[in-house]
Amino acid sequence: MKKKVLITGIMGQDGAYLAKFLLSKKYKVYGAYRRNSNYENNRLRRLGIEDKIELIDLEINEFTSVNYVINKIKPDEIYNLAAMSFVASSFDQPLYTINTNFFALINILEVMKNSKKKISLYQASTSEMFGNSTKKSINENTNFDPASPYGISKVGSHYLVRLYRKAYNLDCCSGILFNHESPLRGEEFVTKKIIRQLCEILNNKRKIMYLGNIYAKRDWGFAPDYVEAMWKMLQIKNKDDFIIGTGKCYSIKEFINKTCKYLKINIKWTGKGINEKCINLNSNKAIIKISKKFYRPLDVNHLKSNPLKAKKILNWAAKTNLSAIIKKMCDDQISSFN
Ligand code: G4F
Repeated sequence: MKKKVLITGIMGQDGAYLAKFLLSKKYKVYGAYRRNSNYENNRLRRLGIEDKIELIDLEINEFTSVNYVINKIKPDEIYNLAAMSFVASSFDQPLYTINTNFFALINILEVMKNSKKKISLYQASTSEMFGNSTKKSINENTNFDPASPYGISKVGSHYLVRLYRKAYNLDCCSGILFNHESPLRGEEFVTKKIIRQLCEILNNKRKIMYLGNIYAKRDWGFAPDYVEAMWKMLQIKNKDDFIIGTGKCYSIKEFINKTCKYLKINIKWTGKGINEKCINLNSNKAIIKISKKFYRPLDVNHLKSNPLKAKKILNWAAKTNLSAIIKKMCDDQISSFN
């Protein structure tokens, strides 16, 4: 019999790639979404899997809804990817963030605790939990020091999963994923914003782009590589939490430089701080300026993973480097204009 999986957050980047991956492993895939939210299955359509998934209406903050859906489907595995995942917005909407990212998980864990069937749970934890850790590279033993309501909501969820695993012997684990990008990345995240807007500038659809802190550094991997790691975590017998990342990190400015190189836009940087600008050497005009609007009340300046444990125990390592990710995202963006 086919294994059954329930994915919350099916409409997001990770939900869509994970669904595609699990379909290739012959799972029956149920995708939970919120009926009153902006129903947007465009990512599933783009991956050609829209008709292969059973979509199911789930109010994740309502215990009765979570209880009903899980008991109806009786999944073998649940991947809890539903979240308010945009860090900047979490400063404006802390209650909404904590409700969605923390309280909803208690509903799932309580249903699992009371279920006769053994269900395995993957929880989406994040590198944002480490905040401005002073460690050069972060592993599973690094202390958490979250720097946003989003990070705090995820630390709480991370500890919930540990608690239910230890106290009730539930088969659950958390993947601590560092940033992961792809052509399906949401428009609000910095990589997609840079690529989209630089491609628009190249195609004379835009003159200028505004960014915030371009000196923050991130460990960027490729989302399709990372969903495989999620699945691998649920296949091991003794559940544990794992860091998933590339082990390399670059600043936003380096990301821009690499993207401009790929798009063959000749640039130079001038000025400092809020007056820093990126000049297109062909037109001699500024194409990137800094705006305070995109600064966060508190930012995480440096995130670099040490994914050794995942390599050793899961035999997982990131396959796609940053240049390859930039190429895929730029090619996809350019083809969307045609
Ligand atoms: O692309 P970002 O918005 O991603 P962030 O905050 O690192 O969070 C992402 O990765 C986490 C780790 O996996 C996830 F948990 C989370 O859900 C999300 O997927 O911003 C990256 C950096 C930040 O330092 C930000 O201040 O880029 C800086 N930045 C500079 N200018 C900007 C901008 N970020 C955005 N989104 N927009 C800007 O204009």
